Amino acid sequence: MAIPIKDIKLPEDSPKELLLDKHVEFIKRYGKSDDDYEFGMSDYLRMSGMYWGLTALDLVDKLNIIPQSEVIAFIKQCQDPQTGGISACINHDPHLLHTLSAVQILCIYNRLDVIDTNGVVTYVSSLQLPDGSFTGDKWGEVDTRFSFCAVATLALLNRLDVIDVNKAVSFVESCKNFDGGFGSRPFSESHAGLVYCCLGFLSITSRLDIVDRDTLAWWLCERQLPSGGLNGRPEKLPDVCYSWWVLSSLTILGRLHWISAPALKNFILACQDVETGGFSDRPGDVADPYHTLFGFAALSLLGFDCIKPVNPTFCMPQCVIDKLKIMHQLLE
Ligand code: GRG
Ligand code: ZN
Repeated sequence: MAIPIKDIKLPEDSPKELLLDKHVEFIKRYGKSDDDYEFGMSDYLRMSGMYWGLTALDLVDKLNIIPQSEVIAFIKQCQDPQTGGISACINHDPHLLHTLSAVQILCIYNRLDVIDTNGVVTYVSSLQLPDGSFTGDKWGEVDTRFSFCAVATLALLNRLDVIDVNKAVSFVESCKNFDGGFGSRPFSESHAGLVYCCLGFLSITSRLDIVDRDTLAWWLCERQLPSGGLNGRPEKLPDVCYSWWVLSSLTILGRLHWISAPALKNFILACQDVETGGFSDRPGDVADPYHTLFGFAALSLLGFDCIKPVNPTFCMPQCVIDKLKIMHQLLE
């Protein structure tokens, strides 16, 4: 039986050029807004929201429009002195995802000195379970997203030595599926977001040898739809953020040229909001900093020269990774 394809039709009047200045203004305005209903500004997502916005700005060389001292003061207040972990917002529980986001922001600013990095290292290693997996926080949810967050944070701090890397790799390998993809836990469905997490994890731990390279690259190519956009798994709609999760994965595998770049570029540019600035998941939806970062980052991988090169493993400007000499494996 054929698999039905769900897709959208791009509006005729979709933008065809990158509206750079509008996007910079959009992120700047978002940073000032304390509207809890805005995606990325609500307390429970704030630290990652800041990473999305600041990374997007740095990719277009506009980091300095946000006061660095305020960002740093906020991050310092989010570090829990007991566990060393960092939370999404002041007085929240620490979580691996926000710990990674905070460390990424501080690497971009080259200001890791402002937090207790030994505390972060202790926190991350405390979340590894005997089977090698990681929980996201003290409440115990296990997911390959957290394996990625753990090793990415430790690699940025040059402290991968504190965890059992071999066991961590075995757990990720146990989440590999027949289609070459990876899921959140053993026997879970392959999903492009989790493929990125697992390939990012294997890139950082230099274990891309366990990947079924061409099977996975083919599954990733099949994410491209007639509209040019990419979905996250079969029978789902295209969405700008998958331009990142899929393209970064293909880049790690050395197979970026397996998809149609012009068609994807066309789809991504069509997801810009010409009035407010910013990118949304699909044309006509509300723009947010998450899709704006992943729109920029995907366009960077596609070679847009007004966007700095992005690192496919860390989703940070390549110059930051180079400056800090962060080791990771990419296939040719
Ligand atoms: C540093 C870039 C960076 C990331 C940090 C948190 C994380 C690591 C990555 C997230 C990866 C991701 C998007 C996982 C998705 C998990 C999942 C199963 C989503 C299902 O989403 P649906 O069903 O979306 O709402 P679709 O598009 O499948 O309909
Ligand atoms: Zn999305």
